[in-house]
Amino acid sequence: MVRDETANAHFDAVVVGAGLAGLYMLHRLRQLGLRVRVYEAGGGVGGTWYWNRYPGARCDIESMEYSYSFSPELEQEWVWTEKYPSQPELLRYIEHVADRFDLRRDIRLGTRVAAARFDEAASRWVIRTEPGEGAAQVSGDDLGAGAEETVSAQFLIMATGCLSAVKSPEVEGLERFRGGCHHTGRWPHEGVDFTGRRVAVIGTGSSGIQCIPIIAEQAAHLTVFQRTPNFSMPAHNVSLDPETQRARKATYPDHRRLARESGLGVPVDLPVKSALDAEPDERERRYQENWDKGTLFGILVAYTDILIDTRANDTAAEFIRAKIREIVADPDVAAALSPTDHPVGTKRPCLDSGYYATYNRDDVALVDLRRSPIVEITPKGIRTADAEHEFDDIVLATGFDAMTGALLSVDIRGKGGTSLREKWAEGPRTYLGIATAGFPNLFTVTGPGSPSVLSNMMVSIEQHVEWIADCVAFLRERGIASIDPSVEAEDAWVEHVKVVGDFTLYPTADSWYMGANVPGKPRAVLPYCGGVGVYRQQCDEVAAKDYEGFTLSS
Ligand code: NA7
Repeated sequence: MVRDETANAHFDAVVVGAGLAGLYMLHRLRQLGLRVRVYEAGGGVGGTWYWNRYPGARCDIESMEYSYSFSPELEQEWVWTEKYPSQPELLRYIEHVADRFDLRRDIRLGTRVAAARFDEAASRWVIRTEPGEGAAQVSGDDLGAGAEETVSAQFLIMATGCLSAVKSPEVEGLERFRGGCHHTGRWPHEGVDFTGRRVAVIGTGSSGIQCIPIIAEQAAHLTVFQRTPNFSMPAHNVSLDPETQRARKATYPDHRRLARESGLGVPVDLPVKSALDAEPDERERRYQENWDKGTLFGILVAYTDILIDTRANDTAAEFIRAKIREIVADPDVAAALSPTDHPVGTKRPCLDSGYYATYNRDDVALVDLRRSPIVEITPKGIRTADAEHEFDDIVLATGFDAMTGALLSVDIRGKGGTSLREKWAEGPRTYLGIATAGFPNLFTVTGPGSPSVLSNMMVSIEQHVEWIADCVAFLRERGIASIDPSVEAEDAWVEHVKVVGDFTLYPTADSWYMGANVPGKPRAVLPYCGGVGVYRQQCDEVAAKDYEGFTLSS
């Protein structure tokens, strides 16, 4: 925790994280004239897109949606090359943004915020840093990288990302493995050459599903260890031709407005009909149209009740299972790849490029861990209940401690020295997913209890950053020293998030949305399921009523 060291530098705001959220937060606060410092554990800007460099890493929201809208000039001048942007292209974009808005001079790379304590007498945060994981990658001319220092700030803004604390598989012996072992979320910058090697991939979420087809092409042999099959649909990724881009750019303001008002942060035609009221032929046609389009959310919003009624959901799930049976030649493999334990959409659906067809290759094998679980990792490979498999490399596509992992990795202490870890021991408690009672002047960008991962993250990030910046401006104009949600407002919001979540099918799955992928993590619907448009109105109403539900202290 932060000892009683004296801060050696003072800021108006400290932002933790230089991903898409942290960079825009810095830009907005600077426009207000604030003195801001950003700390970033990585060796460069980019957050998710800095760390996730595995083969095939790609965003599954279209590039022209998954991009900043705050600057019409940026929006017009940047040229995307593909419908779905690859990780290298996204990282180039983010680096361009950092340069274009001259953001780098306020960012301290390779530096992790280890602890933060609220000093009640001063109404300021005292923040201690240490070297971050990316310190070694920071180029020599970046002064101060990895510094251990203590600074103070009136506002502490956590822009730490929803999927940044990586989760290793909870299996014995990982450290004994003598080959190469890489987590998709911490991929080596120099890349990994799998040519001629025997490779294992553990995990079949989005990361596994994206890297498996590419690793299969390179490796001598690939074995996929699957615990839970996931629903995946083809991305049909294509190059973006200039005409398509020109057309979108011409209507960008309208398009962005529709995205902000939508449920998922992407404009879609809203369904009017229950899947159960549609004739089987009509349903088939509609699902097929979405399958052919290659959109993440299309099938989930094809009818009004896909995400709220199991029978409706099963019509879509069965459509995808039939596709798997059609694509995968071996019926046993097709059955193992077909999800039957959760409704489609309740675990993050995936978009792929040739995923299911990869299992038709002679040099690819699937191990169904439900039948034969992993017993241990040995020096030579992976031992399951009924076989020992030898490998040169193991790829861990085992996901993240989502939404709360990165926030709680910092020892945050609020009023009376209360620790955030203790306060959230039974699950996260926030007001609007943006603040938490007893931790004044602390903001969480896309925190638990906000739509975040159930939306196009760019739309949610911009909305939160703008709301927080407006709030900070309001407080400073009035000379208000601190803002803290009331326990009552927070309790009501937590209850609201639960009620809306319980109305959906999300609680029926053991997903990271529910915190269910991390042993011992409390089970709760972590994101707000009410939709970004509705949520924005709720946040705006709170602000319009002079931050109703918050206590403001001079
Ligand atoms: P995910 O979606 O959490 O997927 C992780 C996968 O790893 C999933 O199939 C897990 O199976 C599997 N897993 C996790 N731990 C183990 C162990 N111990 N043994 C075997 N298998 C395991 O993470 P991703 O990185 O793929 O995607 C994260 C998000 O990034 C994605 O949803 C998009 O929003 C972008 P399980 O399902 O838990 O049985």
